Amino acid sequence: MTIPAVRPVDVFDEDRAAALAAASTSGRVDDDFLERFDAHFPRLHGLFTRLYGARPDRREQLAQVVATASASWNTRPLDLKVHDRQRRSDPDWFQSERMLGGVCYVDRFGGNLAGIREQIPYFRELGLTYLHLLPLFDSPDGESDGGYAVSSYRRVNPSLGTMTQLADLAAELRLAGISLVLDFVFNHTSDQHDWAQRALAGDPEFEDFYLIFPDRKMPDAYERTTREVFPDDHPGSFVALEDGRWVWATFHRYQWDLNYANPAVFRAMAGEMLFLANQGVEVLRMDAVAFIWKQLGTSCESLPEAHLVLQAFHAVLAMAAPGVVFKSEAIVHPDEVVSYVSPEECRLSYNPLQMALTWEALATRDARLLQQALERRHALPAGTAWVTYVRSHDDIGWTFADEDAAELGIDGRGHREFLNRFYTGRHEGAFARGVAFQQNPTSGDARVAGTTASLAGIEAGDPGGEDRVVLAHAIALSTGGVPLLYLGDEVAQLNDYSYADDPGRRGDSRWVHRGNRPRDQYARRGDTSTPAGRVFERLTKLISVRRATPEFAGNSLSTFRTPHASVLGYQRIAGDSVVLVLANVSDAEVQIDPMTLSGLMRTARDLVRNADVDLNEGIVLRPHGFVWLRTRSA
Ligand code: OTU
Repeated sequence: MTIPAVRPVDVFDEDRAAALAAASTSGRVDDDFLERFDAHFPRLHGLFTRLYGARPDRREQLAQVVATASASWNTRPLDLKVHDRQRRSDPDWFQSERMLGGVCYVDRFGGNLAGIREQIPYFRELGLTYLHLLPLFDSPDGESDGGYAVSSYRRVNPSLGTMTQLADLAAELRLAGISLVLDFVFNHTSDQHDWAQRALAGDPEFEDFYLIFPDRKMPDAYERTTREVFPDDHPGSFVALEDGRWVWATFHRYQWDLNYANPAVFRAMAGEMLFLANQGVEVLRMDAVAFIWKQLGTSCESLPEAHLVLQAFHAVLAMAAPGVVFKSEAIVHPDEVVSYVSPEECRLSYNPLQMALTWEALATRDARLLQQALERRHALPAGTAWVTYVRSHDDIGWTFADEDAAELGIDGRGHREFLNRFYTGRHEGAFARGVAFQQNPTSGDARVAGTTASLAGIEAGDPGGEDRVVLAHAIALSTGGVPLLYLGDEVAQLNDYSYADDPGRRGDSRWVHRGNRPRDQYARRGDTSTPAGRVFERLTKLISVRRATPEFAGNSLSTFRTPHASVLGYQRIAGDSVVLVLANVSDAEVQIDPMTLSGLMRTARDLVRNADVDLNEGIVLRPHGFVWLRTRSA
């Protein structure tokens, strides 16, 4: 007698039935949920099978994920469910030319959540539609990595406020037209997280939440192919525990990587994610996505399974909090950055290449690498967009592709060394005042910390400093997607070197650009006899022009070449209208002759100066000058 083979469809049906049964034991399964379950469960099931097919607890964990999703939907506040519906009818909401993000630390900018609430009128004055509050969850004092070492995803750091205040703030922001963005720090937890503490105490269930090994055998084997990410903190990817065991810690020694090969970790973190979604967060910034999956003999970065895990989280989100969007934070090779961007994975992604190359162009006075990046690396799948920025709370890493640079005759390694010297003020005549971050003597690798104003030359008193701040923002505000403003940059905040006196911060030079809200500069923002006032006036002008320029919506862009290496050119097109952007990254004036502009209608409108321009006369770009010109193709 032959035993009939189990057909995959039976497995699917049985898994589906188990999931629905688990969901109904944890409460009512409502029709709305059921509809989305039917739409997304097949995808989730396929991903789960690929990731966890060999695990005996696969079916049970998958069922529990669905049960958590259903229970989470049941407790999702009504206003958020209404909001989910609105998003469904306008899924491309983040592509609008009205989008503008602000970024800040709760404590540094507002003191606490109540202080952030008091800033809402200012956020409206600026025109923010998106507010990224850097991590505000419970995190050990002194060993917090600015909040990126989370000891509880369900508790706000008591020095900042409470979860109720956070949910109220989210609702108030939403009423003000501002979407709250929070991090989902899901690659690692703090070593003080309850799971980590239980793992340390030898509880086998939680030991399997992390990558803990009894001796150096496996760590040595992994480290043959992994890269050091925070070498200032510890060498390699592992740290020793007091009992002699070793735990995987990509970042600081107190940030332990979670073991996503264990489906229980996925199940538990899906629960934390949905809890955050139900507080009213509209965009989850997926921190350090590149590192979430490890496999011996590989770099353990951006492995195919990292994408499967993200897509599985996305499928869960689509069932239980459908209005929420993922933003990818991958500061890696540009081929990898773009691999996280799709409607089923992350609809938004930082554009670290454009950010870094903007600084590269300002240092070299040569825009060709940036131009090349816009030509070949800007396009994204439909329904997705870049998040563009001049700087973040993190360092600047020179993540351009060596192969791209080589085409322009640039040696990647040597160029990075030059850029690091330049931006840390060690290059003769450099206008920048930055600080090195994670300098690695073995690999020669380093990154740069500093505020926009300090890196651009204002701190050094360089005459081009203010123009460079404005130019860098003029690029980020006009290439498409969601532009971000690191709050403080709009009033030309300078480096704060006092971190070096703080034992909890001195080891991490990124604190140099994370100073407190510069009250005096904000107070002077109306006074154009100060750098704060001038930068504020010019940036807010750009912001208001962007809002009124529908050509700036969406993500598509076509480049516009001029014969000048120092000029970056691109066009944003809407219907038969074109906005041509020309930006001069050099310290010298550039004349664009009429021939170069011959593909365009002769009359154009300078949107920033609000004046007509006759293209028969060519265009003069001042040092660090730019134009946003509305015209039509001839
Ligand atoms: C992120 O950045 C956060 O933005 C940092 O503030 C955290 O310290 C870190 O994760 C750990 O949570 O190395 O220097 O893409 O470049 O994820 C910044 C890879 C970082 C890393 C990025 C990380």
